[in-house]
Amino acid sequence: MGTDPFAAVSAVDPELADVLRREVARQNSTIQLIASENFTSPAVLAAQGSELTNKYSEGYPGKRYYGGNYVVDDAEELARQRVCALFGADHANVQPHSGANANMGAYLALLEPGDKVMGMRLDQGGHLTHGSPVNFSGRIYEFVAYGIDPDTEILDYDQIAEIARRERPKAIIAGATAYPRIIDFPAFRAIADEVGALLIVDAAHIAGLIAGGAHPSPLPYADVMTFTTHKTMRGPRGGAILCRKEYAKAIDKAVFPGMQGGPLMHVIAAKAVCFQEAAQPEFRAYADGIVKNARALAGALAAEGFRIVSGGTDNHLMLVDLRPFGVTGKLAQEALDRAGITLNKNTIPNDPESPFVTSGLRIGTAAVTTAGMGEGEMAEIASLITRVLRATGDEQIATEVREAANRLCSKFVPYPG
Ligand code: DSN
Repeated sequence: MGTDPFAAVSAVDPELADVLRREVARQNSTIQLIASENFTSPAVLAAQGSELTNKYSEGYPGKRYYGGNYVVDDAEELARQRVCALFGADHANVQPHSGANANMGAYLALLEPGDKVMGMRLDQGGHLTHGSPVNFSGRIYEFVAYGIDPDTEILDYDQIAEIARRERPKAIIAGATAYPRIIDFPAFRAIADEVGALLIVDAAHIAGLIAGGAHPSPLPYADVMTFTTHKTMRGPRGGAILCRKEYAKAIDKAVFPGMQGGPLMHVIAAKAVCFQEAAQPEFRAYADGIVKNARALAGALAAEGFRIVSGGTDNHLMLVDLRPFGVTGKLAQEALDRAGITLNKNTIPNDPESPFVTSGLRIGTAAVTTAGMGEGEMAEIASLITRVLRATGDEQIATEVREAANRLCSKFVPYPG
């Protein structure tokens, strides 16, 4: 038995310490397939849990509003320099608290309220901050949506160009939360150039794949790229913005004082660690492994009779159409949760069900790849998912699959001890 990592919490708050232990046990013993999650490293966890949380640092390195920042300045400088080197960017802002904040910073820097912007339809894979009417983006800016080709289920670049010519947006947002294919950034750039629009790429999901060379980089094409550090990047929960040098001042001003106060210096320190990890050769093998595992899992699920949206995947995730099995996404998510398999329901293109019910599942392989699983384990996971979804109400099968999931995870424990 190792030392109890939660001993200090236990001493003052046994009830909360129990929650922490139970959540680590859940992550260690059930299969994690949520496409936006990962298992961050002990080094990232240690930096994020450090005393840097105590420091107030409004401003930027060398230009802060409070004293005593001469140490934490170095953490932010390391994070900025490392992420610029990793992606080949001119400038980085590592202060956004999340991906949504990173997008807000980009919009605030480049747009005026009421400006027209094009973003991907939420029900076809976009994000709330790409113009949803219930989000600040849809309330402040005039969003026009583009989507996928209904037959191929792949982004329809001709349709995107046509909409851009008609609407003349000030900016186009490329990027998605549930799109399994390579995004053609040169095509987006050509469309943006033709209509004189800015190109903002939201690479939240694929940033780790880009850093690891498993997805083409948007950076030669995008004016601004936003991303999160906790998905395929495998770092702490947070956001970041990269941009061309002509936008550096506007981006920094938009993040602080435009939309955030004190940066989370402990998270920025952990981002620095994450960028250091992502610059290692092993991270390239990791990114490649994520994509190989996603292909293997999609192939195995297709062989079991599921329809995979767009016919497969090029990245870390797949969308599974459950209609051949006669179950909804909601029912499938709940049944799989009981069977020790964690994933999320998701709309599929032209979904007849509501977003609370859905006809699909989104499945990602970033976390299981971190845990060390490979293509053989993907076949096993596909077969466990199928057993559950062929008999969603059968508690005996749920129990058996849960035991099988526990056994599989016991060979790939992300947080031993
Ligand atoms: N919630 C994130 C995801 O799951 O993709 C997007 O913000």
